[in-house]
Amino acid sequence: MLNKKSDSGMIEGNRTASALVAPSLQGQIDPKLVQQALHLIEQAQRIALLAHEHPDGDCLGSALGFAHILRQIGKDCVPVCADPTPDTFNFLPGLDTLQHTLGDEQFDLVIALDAGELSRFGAIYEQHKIFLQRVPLLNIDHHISSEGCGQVNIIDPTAAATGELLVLFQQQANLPLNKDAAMCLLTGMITDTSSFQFTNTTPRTMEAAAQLLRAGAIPEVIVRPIFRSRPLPQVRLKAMVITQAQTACDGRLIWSYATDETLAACGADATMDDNMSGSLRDIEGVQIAAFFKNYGDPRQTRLSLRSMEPYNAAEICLALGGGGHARAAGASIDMPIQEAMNTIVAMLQRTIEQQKTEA
Ligand SMILES: [Mn+2]
Repeated sequence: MLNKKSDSGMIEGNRTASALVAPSLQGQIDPKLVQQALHLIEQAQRIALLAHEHPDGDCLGSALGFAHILRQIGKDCVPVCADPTPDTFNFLPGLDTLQHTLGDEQFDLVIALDAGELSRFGAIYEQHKIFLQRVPLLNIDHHISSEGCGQVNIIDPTAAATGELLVLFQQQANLPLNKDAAMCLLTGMITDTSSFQFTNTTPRTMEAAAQLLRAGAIPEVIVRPIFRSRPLPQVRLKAMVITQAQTACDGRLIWSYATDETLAACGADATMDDNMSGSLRDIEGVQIAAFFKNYGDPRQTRLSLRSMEPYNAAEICLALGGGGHARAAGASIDMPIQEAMNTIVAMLQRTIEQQKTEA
């Protein structure tokens, strides 16, 4: 790598570069795939980097972060996401370069990030189906369900985030990193691991994050907007939902609600009730948490359910005409809120009582 005849500036440059290479992060991606991906990148000048619909910190951080990396090797990069960016991510460096449509189809390469199916790119896919089928496409993702939608697919479900996978790629391909790229990629890792709390966090995740810190990323600038800072009306709404909570079955069952009156009393709007059922579930001793809401139409109540083992929230909600995951599910109930609460709470109580007699 070192050229004997290079001047001191060159050696200096190489020394800096080698200090930023982490040996433990080498060889994590199949070298053949890295070569193939680099080949696609080398042949391209104008590159679109796609973040999936309903964007989160990982797809946005990956599209913006990889753009920061590729711009340093002279590529024209256009990050694109079909849907609006939640205000939470306003701190992301380069967000002003994010487009919500492709604009034109003058791209030599498309890099699809954090999803393995083209349909996940929403309106971008709908509007450019034919183009996306013929343009060279590189797919980088970490979802276990990913099918791979590119000519070259780098898919690693053991990566906690696409951000982590991009650090591995950057390291192995010896691409430049800078502070802006590091901030974006760390945002992806912090989002998908909930600040390194989830069990998808591995030693390699931490080592990749360490590289980003060395490159200048500041975790607190990312964590504060994503996990801590909330508008006062939203905090008031959460406080009111917790205050109104009722319990049964020795605290194993908890439920609460919000209506138009609740929102008005807090100065909140309907977008501010995110994860209320999760907050209820996290109360000590709770095994089933139910959050009921009724905005607008008084005859329609929305249930959001969280459960701990052995209770299956998806099964319960499926029986109510809804669905979801084993630990988090929801349903719409054709009843006014008080009636819905009475009915569902009685049902959940029976579920817990039954479990007790079975155990
Ligand atoms: Mn992700």
